[in-house]
Amino acid sequence: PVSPGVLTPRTGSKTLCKATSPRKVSMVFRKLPGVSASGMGLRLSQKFVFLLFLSGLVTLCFGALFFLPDSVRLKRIFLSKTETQPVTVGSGSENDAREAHPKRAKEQERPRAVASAKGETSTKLKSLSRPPAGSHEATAARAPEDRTLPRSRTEFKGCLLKPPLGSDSGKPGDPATTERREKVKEMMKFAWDNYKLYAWGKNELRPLTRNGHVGNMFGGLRGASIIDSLDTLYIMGLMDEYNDAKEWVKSSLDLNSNGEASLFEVNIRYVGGLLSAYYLTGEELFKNKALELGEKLLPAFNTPTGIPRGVINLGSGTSWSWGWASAGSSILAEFGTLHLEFIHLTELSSNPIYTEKVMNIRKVLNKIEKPHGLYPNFLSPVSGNWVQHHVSIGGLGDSFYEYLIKSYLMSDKTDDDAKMMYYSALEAIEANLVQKSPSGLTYMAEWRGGILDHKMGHLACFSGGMIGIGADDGAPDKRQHYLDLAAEITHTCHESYTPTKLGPEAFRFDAGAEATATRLSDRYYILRPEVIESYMYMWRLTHDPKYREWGWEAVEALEEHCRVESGFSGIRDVYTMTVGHDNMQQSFFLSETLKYLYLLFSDDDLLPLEDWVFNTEAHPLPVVRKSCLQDEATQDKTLAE
Ligand code: DMJ
Repeated sequence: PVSPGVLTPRTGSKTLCKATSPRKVSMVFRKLPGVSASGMGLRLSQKFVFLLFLSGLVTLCFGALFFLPDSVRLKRIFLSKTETQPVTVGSGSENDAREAHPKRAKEQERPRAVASAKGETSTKLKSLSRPPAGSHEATAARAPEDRTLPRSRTEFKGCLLKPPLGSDSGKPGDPATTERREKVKEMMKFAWDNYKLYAWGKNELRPLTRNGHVGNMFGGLRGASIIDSLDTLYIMGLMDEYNDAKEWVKSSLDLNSNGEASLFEVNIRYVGGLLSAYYLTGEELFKNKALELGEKLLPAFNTPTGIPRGVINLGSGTSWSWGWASAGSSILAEFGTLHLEFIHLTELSSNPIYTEKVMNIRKVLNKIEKPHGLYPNFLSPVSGNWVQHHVSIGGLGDSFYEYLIKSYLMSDKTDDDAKMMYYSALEAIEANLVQKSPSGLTYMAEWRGGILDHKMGHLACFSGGMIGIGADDGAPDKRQHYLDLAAEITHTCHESYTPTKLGPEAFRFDAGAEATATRLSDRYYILRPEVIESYMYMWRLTHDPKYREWGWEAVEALEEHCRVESGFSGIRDVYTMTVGHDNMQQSFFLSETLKYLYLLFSDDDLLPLEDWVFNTEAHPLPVVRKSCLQDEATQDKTLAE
């Protein structure tokens, strides 16, 4: 029963509920004509119970949605947009991605080559929203019209032809090679453990004095050996070590440094190392760090020509040229070795600025006249003219040529400009620099204003591998010739590895010398990778067993002459069997020398060359398959809807 007072709220002083406004109460409880007070009370209580039941039912149904199997569609209908889970973007394992997108996981099983060969349509992504204002992606420049969201690693992974680590992490078929590969892995662990013990967080290990070295190449950045090792540890399956490295990046990699950095070194080691780590592992942390660092390099390009200067203060953004570079010039191998990383910075951020910067370098180089078709090593960032006519495939020039052919390969063979520049540079090199020694060794001399210096640096030995990987895309009548040239140069470099079976910094072909260092100052070996790098590529291209044998010789020599109690050290004289050590375990020993050796003794399906291009510090970057990436992004979008 309802008290009469309740029935006459308008007139009485009693109210049903304090929170209910008098007007609403009056509408509900006003006495209906022809209905007794008690009868009306009964009906009202029935109505009340019915309403209560109804609202309970609605609540139950709504709640049940949360217990249904995960359904993006239902959640998007009933929940606000911000609560929708993003489609796996670069995080988690392959399994996570498969669970999130069973449909796409199936798609991935069919070879991508088939998809692109069929010319399957790509849908443009105009409808996707731009990154939030103020976010990293939104800064500095507009996103390209057809690409408005940052790329995810999932997209790249979906566009690979093969799994990155192969079917069994590249384990070779025969036990002898497996044993060799295990030996290289042990060397990596030994080098890493000692770095961790004595130099953790510093740039390099000093293995004799058992301490760390910071140096002045990285503008106050630390942990070069850690960043350079991430991908090597990962592909070798040294997971505890990899996890320690990742934790260090998370907790201690401070990019807010304020020192003078080499634009080139920071780019190839730090940006390259972080990008590779991201693509291999999917850890967003690495991507974010790479993008943050990439942005700090941009002020170096603020010159009249857009050719960057060699040194940059990472804090203030001021940049200048190396004191030793003639007339304030920039170095070909430095400003010409940014392309691969910068293309990926644009891919991952959707910020075209990085691509614009490196494309502008190309434009300047294409405009300027080249002596005999050659690219001299020094260029003024102010006038855009060559400063000196010194040409070399070794130091100061080397990786510029490497990045031309690799840009072409990384673009899924669409970057015709890079292709054209590479093959015409190679033609000029062959016409002007390639020589044969009296004993028949092929080498690349250096060129000083038209005069040849019959010297080849250890650095120039990368060119065997470079010419090898470019052979197939040369003119049809030149393909075999390029492969032969690559093999000849690799052979010459192997000849220089004697008697310690390690090679000097530079060797000569004059005054009776045949691939030997004639100056005391050229006799050192600092754990460089270039000769082994060429063995690795030539093995992959020819499967001639001699390359694995030569690689093994190098392993034994490293063990004999460079391994010391607490790490690996460079040596001062490759011609003395009782070697003196330089007390430095270079970070590139971990990123390049040991990685190339490991790959040499692995199956070709570990980081297959169809899918991966190694930057000049041996950090693998995936081939950018534009049309496939657009299909992938479209699928992501469809699945998310
Ligand atoms: C590495 O840092 C890179 O390979 C670079 O291109 C040249 N030299 C060293 C290793 O020798």
